[in-house]
Amino acid sequence: MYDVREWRHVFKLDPNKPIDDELLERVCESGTDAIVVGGSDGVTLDNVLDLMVRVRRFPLPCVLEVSSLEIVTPGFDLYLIPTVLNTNRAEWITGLHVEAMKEYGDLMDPGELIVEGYCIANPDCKAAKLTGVSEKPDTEDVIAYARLAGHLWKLPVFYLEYSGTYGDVEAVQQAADVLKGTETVFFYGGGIQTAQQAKEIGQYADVVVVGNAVYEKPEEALKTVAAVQK
Ligand code: 1GP
Repeated sequence: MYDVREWRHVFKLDPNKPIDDELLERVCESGTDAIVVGGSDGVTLDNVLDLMVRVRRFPLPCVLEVSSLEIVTPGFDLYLIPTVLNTNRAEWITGLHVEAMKEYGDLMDPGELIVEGYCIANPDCKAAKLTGVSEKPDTEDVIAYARLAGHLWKLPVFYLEYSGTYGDVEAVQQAADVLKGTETVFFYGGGIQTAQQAKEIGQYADVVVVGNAVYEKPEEALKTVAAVQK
């Protein structure tokens, strides 16, 4: 079984964005620890399955981040299940999850499911709009959400999400300090475009997530792997 506690780097690929075979091969053979299939916009069962089949040709974990019930499908190695800690819309905290339990509860393998406690720190990103996060958490808030995830709820993953913008390094560092000594794995995602940025964040986050850069600056994106691997 794959263990997120051993990861340092993942590429998050958006099923709604085209990627040619050559780049996909380079991404999958880059030495990254896993491919996460996920996005907020235009994600359908068809494009999820299409990307899954293409990633499956390579020997690394292929993971689905479940952003809606429509895209739930067997065939992935793991399923990351976001719960948004800093929204006040209950459907994004437990509502959709309860629906999923009703629909798929009997079919699920709990060993393949990993809950991610999301703190969405960029209110302009699509995930924030979708889930109703309108305020940017300040450093004190981020620390509190990290504590909530790591100390109180003891979630497997705390995900600090700056999607599309490079994060506040001070907040990242403080969240990492809070999570030290807990079982909660600290994922950071957002705006990593260069090896230098990956290295900076990788000093603090357990797992560095690189998304958009794959499509926008592929050569730089590929260099982020070596920048954070042990
Ligand atoms: C998005 O955290 C990921 O969910 C990665 O963010 O696309 O900005 O790299 P970027």
